[in-house]
Amino acid sequence: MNEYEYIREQDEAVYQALLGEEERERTGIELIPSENYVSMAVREAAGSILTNKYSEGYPGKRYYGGQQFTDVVETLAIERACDLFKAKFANVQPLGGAAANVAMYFALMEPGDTVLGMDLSHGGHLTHGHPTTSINKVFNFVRYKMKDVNTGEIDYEELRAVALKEKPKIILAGFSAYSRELDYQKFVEIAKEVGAYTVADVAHIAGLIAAGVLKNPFDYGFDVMTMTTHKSLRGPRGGMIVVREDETIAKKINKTVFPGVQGGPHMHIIAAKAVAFGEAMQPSFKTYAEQVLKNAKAMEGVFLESDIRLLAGGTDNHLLLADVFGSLGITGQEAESVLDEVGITLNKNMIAEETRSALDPSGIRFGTPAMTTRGMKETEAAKLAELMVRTLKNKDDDKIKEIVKQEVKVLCEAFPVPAKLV
Ligand code: DSN
Repeated sequence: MNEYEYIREQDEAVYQALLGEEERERTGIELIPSENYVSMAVREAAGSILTNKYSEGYPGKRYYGGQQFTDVVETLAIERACDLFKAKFANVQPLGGAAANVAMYFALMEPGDTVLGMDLSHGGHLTHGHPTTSINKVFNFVRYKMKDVNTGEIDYEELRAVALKEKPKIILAGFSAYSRELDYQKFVEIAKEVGAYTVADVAHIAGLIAAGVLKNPFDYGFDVMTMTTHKSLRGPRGGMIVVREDETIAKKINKTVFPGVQGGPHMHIIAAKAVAFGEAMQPSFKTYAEQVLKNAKAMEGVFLESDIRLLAGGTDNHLLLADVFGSLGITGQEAESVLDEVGITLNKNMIAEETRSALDPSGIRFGTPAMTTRGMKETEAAKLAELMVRTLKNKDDDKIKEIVKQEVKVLCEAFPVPAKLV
């Protein structure tokens, strides 16, 4: 059966858009560090019949009948999530990472309470209380930063001082644009001193933690992790909350996800989460995650040799942030656009101590989860980094851009997006 048989017959406009996206993903290199390619098994589950079903509640305790099969998939997703993250409890219903964080805040705090999280410009995330978010009107967000933007070391002394002064209910570790490991032990020690919960938003690195190639905050005593399931974890678009061992916290989180902030769960996506978690439990996923890190290191090497400044001095995970404005005099937006022209997709990004604006920042952010899923290794990662640098240094030279475009095409043909991932 043609995957889009019915859409093709019924809705030409959507059909054409889907074909366009397939072609875009097939013929370009995806370096946005929060994106990935899921297996056809995950896509089948996400497009499955379970989209028809309402299942408010949790397995064994639903508000509507007909839950024989929804209970099966949700229980599988929960059990596999617990196994992957060394958690005692998991809620697999959050619709995304933002929804997971909102539910977590309301579960652990009262309005007006304080969260101590990483500054957005130093790598934190909008949902960690950026002034433009609604959640910022409900809770009080205070910040910690890096001590040294050239090594990425967090200023744990400042973090402790702010914690002692502000008495946060939650100390939040986690980021969307930070390339080093965190010292989870220090977070836990400071949280104990002030009686705060420890939460890690591991959206970006969930797959790397599940595979055991990055540290698991639960090994250091963190209470809760929130995450998305579609980044390095290579599942469907969605969110999840896992709890290390405290049943009281788990119960509060369940009540807050439903009925607190969400209605009926998306059971087709929960089925796809179960399938993706099953894939992440395979030995091949660990090999994949190791390669994600090796590929990021290979890219780091090329950028540093080319004298392009990397924030935090480099990377310990899957992503890199380069100060292209400071190093090459081109803005993040210009870099994003010229790389798009040659078939390499990434995003402009603010850098710590930014001198420009959010819409026209100094940096670019890129990473290796998606290109590694295509089977690329260090040789190809280094090659890609060289192509990026060559393009950035010759952004107005159409001849060079054409050559790069052809090289990107050759790489894409040699490393097609796979259908099977186990
Ligand atoms: N949009 C995601 C990212 O790219 O990091 C985070 O929400």
